[in-house]
Amino acid sequence: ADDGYRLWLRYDKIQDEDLRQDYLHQLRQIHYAGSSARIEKAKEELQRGISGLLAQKITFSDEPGNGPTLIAGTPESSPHIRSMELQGELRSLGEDGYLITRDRQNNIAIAASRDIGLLYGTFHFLRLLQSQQSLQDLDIKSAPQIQLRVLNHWFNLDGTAERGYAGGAIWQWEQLPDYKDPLYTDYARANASVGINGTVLNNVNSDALILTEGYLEKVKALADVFRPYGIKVYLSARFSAPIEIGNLSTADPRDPEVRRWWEKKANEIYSRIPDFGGFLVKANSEGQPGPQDYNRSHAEGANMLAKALSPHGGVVMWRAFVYSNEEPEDRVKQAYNEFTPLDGEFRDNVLVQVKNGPLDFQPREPFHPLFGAMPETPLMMEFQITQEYLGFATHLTYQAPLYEEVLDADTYAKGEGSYVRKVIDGSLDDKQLTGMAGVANIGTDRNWTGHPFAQANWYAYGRLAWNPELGSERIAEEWISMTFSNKEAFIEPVKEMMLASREIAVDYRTPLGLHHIMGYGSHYGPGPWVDEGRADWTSVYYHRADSSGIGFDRSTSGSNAVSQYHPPVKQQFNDIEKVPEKYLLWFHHVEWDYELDSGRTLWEGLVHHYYSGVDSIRRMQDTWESVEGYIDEQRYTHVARLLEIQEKEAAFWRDACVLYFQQFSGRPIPDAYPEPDHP
Ligand code: GCW
Repeated sequence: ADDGYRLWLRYDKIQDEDLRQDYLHQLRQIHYAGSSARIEKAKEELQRGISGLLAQKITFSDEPGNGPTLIAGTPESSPHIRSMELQGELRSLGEDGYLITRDRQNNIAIAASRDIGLLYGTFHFLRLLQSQQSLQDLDIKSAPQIQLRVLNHWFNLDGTAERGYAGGAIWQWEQLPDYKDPLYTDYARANASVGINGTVLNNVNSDALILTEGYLEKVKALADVFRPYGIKVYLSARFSAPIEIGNLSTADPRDPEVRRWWEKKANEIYSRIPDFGGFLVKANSEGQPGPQDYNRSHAEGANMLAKALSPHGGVVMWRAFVYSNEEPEDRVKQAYNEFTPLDGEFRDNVLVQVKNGPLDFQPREPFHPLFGAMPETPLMMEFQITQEYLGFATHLTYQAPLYEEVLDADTYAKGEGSYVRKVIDGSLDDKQLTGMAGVANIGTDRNWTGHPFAQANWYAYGRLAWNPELGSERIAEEWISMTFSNKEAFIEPVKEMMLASREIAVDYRTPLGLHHIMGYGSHYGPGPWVDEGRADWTSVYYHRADSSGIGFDRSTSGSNAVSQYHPPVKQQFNDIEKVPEKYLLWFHHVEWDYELDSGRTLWEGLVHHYYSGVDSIRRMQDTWESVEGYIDEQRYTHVARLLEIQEKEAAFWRDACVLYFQQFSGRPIPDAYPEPDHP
């Protein structure tokens, strides 16, 4: 049985005997220079990888031997690497980068400036073997384009996970610090293998208790496990902690006692965890406390924490996910309105963490207008890996195309080519401090993520945080070959299925720019009829269907959200004829008979998207059936059954939405489609 626990780090024996012999021949001798904890982890991983893939135990030699050797080292630790004169090149690759190349004697060399680069290079080398690449002309240079590559866990201290769908929290708080589950090491290996170098352990809706001595001991134990893998620990800090655990009467950032409390707290944390990463903060959002409780700005709040962390090298990741229902303003405009006036006011160890879109991780949103609008502030991307609005751990949705769509969007902040990814990697505004966060989909399920294909979203997030230009297709290929099979006949169709899956998810939920029409509270099934409680959590507020048409008018004659984008993006979004159809109903209230690019009316087109979304799940099922036999029965069957559920639920989405909107359109369902099965 294969429960998927090993993720993409499988290392099953290579069946092609010639290839295995060829690899063995080239890896007869292995020399890793130096002796740090990170080198030890690199050696352990290589040992594990090669004993699996090549079915051969390796012994490390103390010196590069005669004849072909795999040599890993830094210019400091290895005279051989030093003699290759790679220093200049290595410097240009920064602290985490590495080279995998051949030297003049045709040895394979993994070279880096620091040991962490050797660990990353080792994982890359193993990936070459796992995906059965030739080692002949090795010429690999790799360096991350983003500095902080962080997972955000929404784990609560009681063991539950907010919006987590693969079981509970993986940190066993009650057994820490004494028992360190080996799972923590496997978690760190998986993250390091894709270059993730930070983890926020607790939910952004945070509990101040995490900052008390008892919990900090537990946090330290985790930090000790993760450190050799280059992973720093961060915590979500509750703004009112000085009141809740510090016995102060206020958390006002201007109060000297409050400031002193945070400074002492920072000292206490760093005395245990010298490389602690810093704080993530959700303030004055969805009921969380924050500086505005004292009429202070987000900048004042963030700066107080940043000042406390700064002597120790820590950072503050301050979230821009703020909105309030008391505000009559269009919710998607609120974060921009609150944050742009603060540009330039944040201390230099603060990053503002912005969700990919201005609403909330919908199946599709246009990019957040804050990207490109705060040139003086490092902006960190926040993606959601967990599928809050994408079918939890039940639906197969490969999210790399979603991430890519946002990263490749052009903000035009400094003219054409001002891509969101250039804001994030710091190149657009010359920022040194850069970061990307992914809200993790990991839980206590044996396979970590519930759906076997949800592992791909964790993998893809890490790979894109390392290199935002890698491309969804290449990432899917890598992941499939490492996770399932190297056979072309498996990789090709499965890759196509993954690449299509995001658009399909949009088609059966929120086509043509619809958004926020899911079930109230659960965020799982359809709920276009939701019309209660707060306007900003209400579906009818967002889709605005009536007898004249459907969609939210955010043009200059509506809420004017379009004006938060730079020209010419603003003009494009503002013009019903020019706005990309995928965002049509995000920005416009459109008549039912409006003609779409396809020649269909809006009503017919809407129906078409819903129906083709469901039909496409059937094609995904056919694809999956066609590759039966290439992989183990357990994972095959698991995916096959989940696809059946997905088909049923996609049909439910389709029927609910089509029938609900039909009340307003008053038009028939075009003949080519069967009547919905869920009246
Ligand atoms: O998407 C919404 C979720 C909340 C979450 C919030 C946030 C952690 O429904 O569960 O709270 O976003 O990102 O802060």
